[in-house]
Amino acid sequence: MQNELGTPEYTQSMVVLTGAGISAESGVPTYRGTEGLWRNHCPQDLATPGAFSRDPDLVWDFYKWRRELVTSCEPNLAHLTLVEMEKQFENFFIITQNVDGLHQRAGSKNVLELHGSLWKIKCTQCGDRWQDFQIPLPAGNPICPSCGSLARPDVVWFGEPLERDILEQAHALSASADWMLVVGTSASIQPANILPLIAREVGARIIEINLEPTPLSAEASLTLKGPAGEVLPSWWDRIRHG
Ligand code: BV8
Ligand code: ZN
Repeated sequence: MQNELGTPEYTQSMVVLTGAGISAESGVPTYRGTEGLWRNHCPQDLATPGAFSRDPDLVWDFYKWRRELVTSCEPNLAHLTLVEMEKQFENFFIITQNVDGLHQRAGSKNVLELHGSLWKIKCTQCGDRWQDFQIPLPAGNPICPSCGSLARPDVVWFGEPLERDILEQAHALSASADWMLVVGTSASIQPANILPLIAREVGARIIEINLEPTPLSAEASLTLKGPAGEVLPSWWDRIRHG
């Protein structure tokens, strides 16, 4: 099947859309299934403005728990393969839905975080925002150093719009892609899940890597079924060595 598809040239634009599945083998729970639960809450219920205004302590406990969990996780072979690919392709970008920061920890440079990051915090009032890698965060909820107001995780919650410039960059990258790898995403979250369709519209070849079929599978030029930590490195080996 790869022959019909052709082989990516290093001069072509390679865009990679990643989801929670790429970090699963590092031990970061996905949003599906029960492993994503925390104190019997599912992320969708806590990752919302309503949950935060009702109980900021609970939501901060959830994010503090995720920060500490991710600190004990290491990037896996899938993350590391993308670092190798970035060294070869002239135009290479990762658009990630993940907030865990594992792409950057693996060494990837061109990473667009569609939904923010566990390692960024922002003020609920004055818009100030900063990075904070402290583990553990001090007791209590973080306070804005500029105005003293309550701070929140700098992530995009359900029901919140994505940052305009981030979404515009993601659209532009997808609309100029020759190839799009879609790795470890259920393709269930809008508007991230339209990016592969934008790429396909301009003739990009879509390669999906997932354990199971997704709503995107019918649109993919090629679906490689299996764990990203195995499938992505072996696909890359075949591409590199022809
Ligand atoms: C917006 C940051 C508009 C926070 C995240 C009805 C009601 C309310 C809202 C909506 C609705 N219908 C649609 C919406 C919009 C909503 C949405 O899409 N909801 C879904 C549930 C239908 N979207 C939004 O709200 C977005 N904003 O639309 O704003 C707007 C405009 C103007 C003004 C106001 C509003 C914002 C969405 C962003 C939410 N924030 N994260 C945090 O994480 O704390 S989303 C979060 O969940 C992740 O970032 C990620 O995007 C998503 C999970 O998806 P995946 O990454 O795909 O992970 P998942 O667990 O689902 O799947 C894992 C996959 O990996 C599976 O396919 C599995 O098979 C595979 N896998 C597992 N292991 C492996 C593997 N693959 C390979 N190898 C393995 N080893
Ligand atoms: Zn402030």
